[in-house]
Amino acid sequence: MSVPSEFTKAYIESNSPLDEQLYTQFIKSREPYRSLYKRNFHQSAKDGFSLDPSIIGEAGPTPGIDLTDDDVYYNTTGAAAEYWREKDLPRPVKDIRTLRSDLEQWGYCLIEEGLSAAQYNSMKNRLVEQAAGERKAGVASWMGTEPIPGQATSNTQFVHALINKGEQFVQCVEHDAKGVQAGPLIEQLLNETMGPDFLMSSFIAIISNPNNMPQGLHQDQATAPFQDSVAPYTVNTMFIMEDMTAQNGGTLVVPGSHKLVSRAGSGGAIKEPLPPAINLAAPAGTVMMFEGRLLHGTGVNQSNGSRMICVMNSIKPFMRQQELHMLSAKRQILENGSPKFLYRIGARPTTLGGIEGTWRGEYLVNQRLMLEEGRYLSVGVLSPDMSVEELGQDFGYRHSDSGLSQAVHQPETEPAVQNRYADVVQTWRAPPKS
Ligand SMILES: O=C(O)CCC(=O)C(=O)O
Ligand SMILES: [Fe+2]
Repeated sequence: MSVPSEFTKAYIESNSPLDEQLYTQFIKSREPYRSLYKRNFHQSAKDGFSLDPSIIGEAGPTPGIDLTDDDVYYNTTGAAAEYWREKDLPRPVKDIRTLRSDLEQWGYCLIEEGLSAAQYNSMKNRLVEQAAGERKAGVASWMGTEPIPGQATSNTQFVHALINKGEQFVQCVEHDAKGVQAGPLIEQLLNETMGPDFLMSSFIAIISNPNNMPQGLHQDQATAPFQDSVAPYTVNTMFIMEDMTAQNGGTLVVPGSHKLVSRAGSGGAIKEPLPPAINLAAPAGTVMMFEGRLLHGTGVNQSNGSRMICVMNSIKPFMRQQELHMLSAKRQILENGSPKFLYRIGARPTTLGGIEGTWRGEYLVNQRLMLEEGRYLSVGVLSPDMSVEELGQDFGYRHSDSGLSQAVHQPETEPAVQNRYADVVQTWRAPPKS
């Protein structure tokens, strides 16, 4: 039986000229990033809002970045500071009306003493210990920013899945005042912004170390190509774990950009130059809330110590897969899946939908099969004082693509642990590229 000619690839191709295709022009517009990365357009951002180490080349004073040029987006103390000096940008306050109006006008607000001193201390100690424990156990995750030229991995450490790493993090997810004293206020603002059925999408600590590369400025909700001027559909709650300044790489933010970018509409180019970025400055224990349309990114840590924040991302619940195929798929279906099939069912996350930091387009199949066999152990509470036995547990992350590729670049791993897992290979083999 022959296939009707209308269904052949050749027919379909010759009847799909670009200008007749439904929304391809919009999907391929690459906006707003094409506009954001435009050179000599935005204020105090002569190379645009994205890092391109090749522009600096070998000649820069710091490899990959230039800390001497006021007109580069991540240097905010010169012309950029001048621009913002007289403006009434958000300051840490406790009053919900002020916070609401800051969030509306500037895209972010700062909750003064969102964590009490005791809550701040317990969270900070737990995180410092956890991050050091993960480095010693050889399961630290290095991501978020570019590697310094010549290095194999980024020097920004992420601590993923905080819900497994201390009771206080679970309390934060519930907005329980026991873990975060401003919990009820934070929850009210989230309810108003996204609706009370929002989900917690991620809860991660981000530790940038001296001379890390900055992130390109981005909207956290830009994983979807739509720009909506009415309301955001994600909001971040950021727990500030250090006194943040321009010096230690306080988060870069373009105040008011949530309106300026979304005004261009989905697929539209930004026509007016955007104002410069600031580095966030706020005392430790402040809780920042910023909405998903705000341009922001990790700044350059020019201090001698590390800079730590925790970010909880909350999302509207509408764009999940209706069926959680990664749990319901039968073993044989996964084992025989083509790369295309596995991508479509969510087994190859691209920044969303990963397991413990494995989200960079790799496969999650090995982890899922280990779970089924009762062999997948999530990383839990760790600290550098733990025994080799505790640090050397057979965590599932060690068997993930990310875990394996970074295992050889973990300078602090306890040697006995390093040796124990030197020969790990995944039992499941990825299908050949089709
Ligand atoms: O590290 C920061 O200050 C911000 C991090 C961030 O924006 C991100 O990872 O998406
Ligand atoms: Fe972000």
